[in-house]
Amino acid sequence: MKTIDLRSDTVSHPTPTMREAMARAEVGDDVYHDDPTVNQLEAEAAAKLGKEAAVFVTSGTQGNLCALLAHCQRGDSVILGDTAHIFRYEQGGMAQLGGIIPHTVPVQADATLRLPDLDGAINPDDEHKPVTRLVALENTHNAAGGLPISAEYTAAVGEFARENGLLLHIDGARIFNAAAALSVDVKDLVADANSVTFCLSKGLCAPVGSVLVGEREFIRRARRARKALGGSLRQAGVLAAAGLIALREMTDRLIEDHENAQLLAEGLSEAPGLRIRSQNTNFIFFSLAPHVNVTLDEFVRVLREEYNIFMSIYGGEKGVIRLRTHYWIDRTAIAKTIAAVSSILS
Ligand code: TLP
Repeated sequence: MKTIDLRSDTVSHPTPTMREAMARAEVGDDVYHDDPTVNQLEAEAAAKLGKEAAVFVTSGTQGNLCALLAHCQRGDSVILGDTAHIFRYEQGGMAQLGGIIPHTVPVQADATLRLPDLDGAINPDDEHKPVTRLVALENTHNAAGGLPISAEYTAAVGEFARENGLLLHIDGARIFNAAAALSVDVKDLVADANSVTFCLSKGLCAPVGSVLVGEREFIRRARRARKALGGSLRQAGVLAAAGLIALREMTDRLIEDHENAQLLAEGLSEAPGLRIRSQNTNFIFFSLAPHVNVTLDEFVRVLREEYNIFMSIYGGEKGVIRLRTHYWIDRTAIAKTIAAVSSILS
């Protein structure tokens, strides 16, 4: 039986076209800037996001950390959301490895950070305080349930940052989902950012890799950080070849994943005792009503063992299950999932 893996979009496998391109990829030593496929990916990624330059990194976590290490000095402070992926799920790498101090502000229900909160988080020029260097946004916002944030809001934060002498970084692991959901060019979503990390894996299906984009001089420093983190690869063209397909062919189809998530949420909401908490882009969060006589653990176990359907219990909030649609979740998988869940809960 085919597995239906809804735990995350990170579980998506490379497409047959990607595997073929990987097998044929021209390669060189990327530490010498000699890998033509990596060079091509970096050039196309920078152009697509409207930035000067790019660097291929192994993961979203590494891209965000390289960005913060390249923008900040030890002892600097970064303002970010209290549920930001960088703050919650990247092991505090900025503090652990970079001596950078996170200053969190509350993430609002619409996934934004309030400008007055950002303002209040800027340290005065006072020798007791760390120097505030940067604001980080996340789009789409993982903990806020995959909500996209608009180009207008991002521009307002960009203007605020410039007025206050701060830099703006976007954790855009799923920035192409945001662009698809808002029907805007991704360039407009990141125009005001000094740097953006986006993932080629996740919804875009490449097996490995993310890209960090920004100004040329910033990318030079980020490459140095990547080396120190052990992330400089040699014949990385085999990975970049899949990344090129992700960038060229997989961004425009993300809207299908969003439509499938909506269909799945609609179908699941009919199951007795199942409550959809939110559905945005390719994310669904749901919980089970207290009267349902199956525990969350049991529900997930039965789906896995009896139906080969994988779901994960969300760590960020008690009693919540998180689903993500992606390329390998088609309409048949959606119908099978709805049928399995209704039969367990009926
Ligand atoms: N998120 C993963 C887990 O780490 C939670 C997931 O399954 O969603 N930024 C955002 C917004 C992310 O959601 C993730 C991955 C990352 C950065 C880190 O990317 P990777 O896993 O490539 O280091």
